[in-house]
Amino acid sequence: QGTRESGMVNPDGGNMDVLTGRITREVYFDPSKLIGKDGKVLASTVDETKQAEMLYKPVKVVQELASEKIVLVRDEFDQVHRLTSEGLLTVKAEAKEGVPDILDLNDFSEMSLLESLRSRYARDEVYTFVGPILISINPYKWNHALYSESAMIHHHTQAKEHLAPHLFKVADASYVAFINDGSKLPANQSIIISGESGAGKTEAMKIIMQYLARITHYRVAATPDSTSDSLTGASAAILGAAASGTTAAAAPHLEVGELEKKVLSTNPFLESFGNAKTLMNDNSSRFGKYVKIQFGATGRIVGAEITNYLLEKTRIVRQAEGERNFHIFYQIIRGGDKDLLADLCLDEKDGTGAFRYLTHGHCTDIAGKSDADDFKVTMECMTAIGLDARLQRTMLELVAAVLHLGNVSFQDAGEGGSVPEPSTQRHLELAARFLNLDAGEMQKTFCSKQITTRKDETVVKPNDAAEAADKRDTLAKTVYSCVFNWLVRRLNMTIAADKCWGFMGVLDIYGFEAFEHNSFEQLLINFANETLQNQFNRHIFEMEQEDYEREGIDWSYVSFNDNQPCLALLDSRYYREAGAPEGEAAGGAVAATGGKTGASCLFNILDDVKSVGGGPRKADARFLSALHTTFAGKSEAYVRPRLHSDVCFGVKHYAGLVLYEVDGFVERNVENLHQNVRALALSSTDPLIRDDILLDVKLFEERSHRKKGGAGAGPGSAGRGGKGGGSRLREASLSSQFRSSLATLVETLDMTTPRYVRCVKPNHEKLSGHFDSKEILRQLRYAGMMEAIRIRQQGYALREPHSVMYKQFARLVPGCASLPDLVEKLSRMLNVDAREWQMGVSKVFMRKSMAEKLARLLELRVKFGAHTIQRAWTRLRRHR
Ligand code: AD9
Ligand code: MG
Repeated sequence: QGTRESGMVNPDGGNMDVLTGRITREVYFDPSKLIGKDGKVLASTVDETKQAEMLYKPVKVVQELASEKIVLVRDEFDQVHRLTSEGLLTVKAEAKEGVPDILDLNDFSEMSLLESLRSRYARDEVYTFVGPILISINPYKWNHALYSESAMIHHHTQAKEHLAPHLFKVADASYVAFINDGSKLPANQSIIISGESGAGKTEAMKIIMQYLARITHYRVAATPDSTSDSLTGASAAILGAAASGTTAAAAPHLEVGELEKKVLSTNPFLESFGNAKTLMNDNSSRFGKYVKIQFGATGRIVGAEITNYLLEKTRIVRQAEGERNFHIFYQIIRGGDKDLLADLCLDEKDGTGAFRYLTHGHCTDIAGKSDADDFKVTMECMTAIGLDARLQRTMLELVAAVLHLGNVSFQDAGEGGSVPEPSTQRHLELAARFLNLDAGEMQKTFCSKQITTRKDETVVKPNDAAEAADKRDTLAKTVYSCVFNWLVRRLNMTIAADKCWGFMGVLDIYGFEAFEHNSFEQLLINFANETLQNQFNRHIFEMEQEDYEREGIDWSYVSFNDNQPCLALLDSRYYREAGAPEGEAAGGAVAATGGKTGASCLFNILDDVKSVGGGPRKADARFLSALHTTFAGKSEAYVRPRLHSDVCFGVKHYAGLVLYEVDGFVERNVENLHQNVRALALSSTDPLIRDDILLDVKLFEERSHRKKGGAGAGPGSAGRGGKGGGSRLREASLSSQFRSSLATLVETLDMTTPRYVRCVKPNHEKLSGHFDSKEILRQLRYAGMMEAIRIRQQGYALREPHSVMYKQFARLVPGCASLPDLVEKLSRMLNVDAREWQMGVSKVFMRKSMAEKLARLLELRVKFGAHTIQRAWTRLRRHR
């Protein structure tokens, strides 16, 4: 089939000589080198999806026609393909076998990376290092032994170089670096987890937190006279138990303290409120999260502080086909006892099916999940975290209020006005009751609007049924997102320490999104990814280059994709004058000061578009035309699409071009600004709801009143280039809030030593054991992995300031006179080549093998105390 089109040879079509040809060797092939019978390359005619499916699959050479430079290969389905000989790719045996750290391959390519990952994945080895970056491929099946208590102890006590790649290894390395950077000060750390929806970010974060919660309780008691030259008796006993899969009675147990339990409880709790079933993931996080785990000087956890980012609010009122609302709604209805449901009036005969906000996606169940059981866990977590009965009750009432709001519908009532449908009036009253609002006021707010004229007079105008429904949805979204933010604040009140010695942060944030239809939310999400990619680039690439240059170390440049133009297009903080030094715009320092003022950027233009006059559609159109005028042909990251340029604009992200549909941008950006919904919410007679839970609304209200009075423009408004009312919108708009919280995040990350976990989804079908090369390669490319590999392979893995190096290691080498002397002696003692290191102006640069040996020494010192250094040293020398 398709002989001419695809270059595939039909086995029944007179090519028997080919099929009977001797199979010589196994190779891989590059589908872009397929040729037809006429010898012409078929790349452009072979369907792209087909090409991608064939990508780097192992094939067998059937025949080689050396003179014509043509090769015939047969794939696993007995299909024969014709290629040019350059299309044959060989992978070194090592790569085929799969290496734990890709940087260990001397010669690597995209294919050797992919092959290593493929063969490891086939052996259930889902973690692979690329130097400092851990790639994690979602196994879609739980291997409990991999995360067991004994595995944790094993990781904490064993020599790191003998350990296979694992999240625990990253967490442990972070922890060791945190408590011992050679000084009395903590070296704050971050683990940045990224990847697409369903790739395993949230699970990875939980695994890391579990590890830290347990391991920080476990300290090896150093016993100098131990018979073992590496581990103490106690830890050897534990390891023995771990190896045999039993827990020895004498072995210390990995306890989890009360505080740690609370910290861990925050995960299932926040998932109930912030996660939902999507097409991509049955438990998809619909918010981003950065958890700072706080430590005391002893290395024990003293608290945690959670920062949340951008909850996907639209889900509260609408879900795509096959998707659900947030888990908590289903949990209450299915898990709440009879009395609770009767009190909250959620005891409808049809259960979840009776609530409009839960049925848009025509999907209320998740296979293998019991919402009722999960409700119990949620409630237990609430208690563990310290929410008392009153707070718990209020919270449940507010969730019920949202469900009742969803069931209120409106009908037109002539002259452009509307009223609630009589059969749904009950739900309006219930919603009002649970929010402690006046039902009459609520109805008035939904069914009419107050407009302030130019002369500052207030006129009341009716809302039609659609407008009233819109107001209802706004209130539901506001209430729910306030509840979510309040819960995070409450969590922080109970678990965050007032003072801590230092912290390790773990970031789990939504991955890059490019759908068929992309909107405002995708732009914000992709902006977050763009910002984090920039942080990654800066860390991995720019810092490398700068460091080498500054230190006068010989270094050949490696190019990388700088995403600064895209960031500057979106946010003027990242604007950089042509020719300005790079650090000036891309760094956290700029983010802190607000960056370049006066420069146009997409988000500023969006904030400045007035939503009044001509309705939301017109406002979106004005926004789009302003974008085209300002950026088309001027910003290299902006694309005015050839088709549909009246409704779409394109942004060239680091991960590819995304077309955004402008419909709804202006309204969603200023959604919070429905002033009378705000006033309504704040008329709640329950002070807990009004002053605490709805704090966001209250603060917003206060800020906008201050602005109106013209007094005390806050520091945030200075120099932001807004015109009149525009600057007020800017401060309050969703995009500006998001921009500033991201800037703060980047600032925090810049204060830490980051480590990266790149989660990869092996296939779209959520299947275990199915390795879809095309999908995986796309994600690796999105994650900038190839550049990261190249730069690290060529460079020096470890660089230590002279003082740190000297302080850390001088004790190990008695009688060394100077730092060069120390390094030279160390390298001789460790048996490493002189090319393995270079002395920079202020730092010593070391290649991987030397760095690893030194890291091992350091680790032994941390774990077993200074007095065992000599022993550790002897042992290391013996085993090198
Ligand atoms: V999203 O952007 O929040 O939609 P995540 O967070 O990247 O996404 P998540 O961690 O929720 O994905 O993982 C998705 C599913 O993959 C989980 O529900 C598990 O079923 C599965 N998974 C993830 N990690 C592992 C693992 N280490 N072992 C086994 C896993 N299964
Ligand atoms: Mg998640």
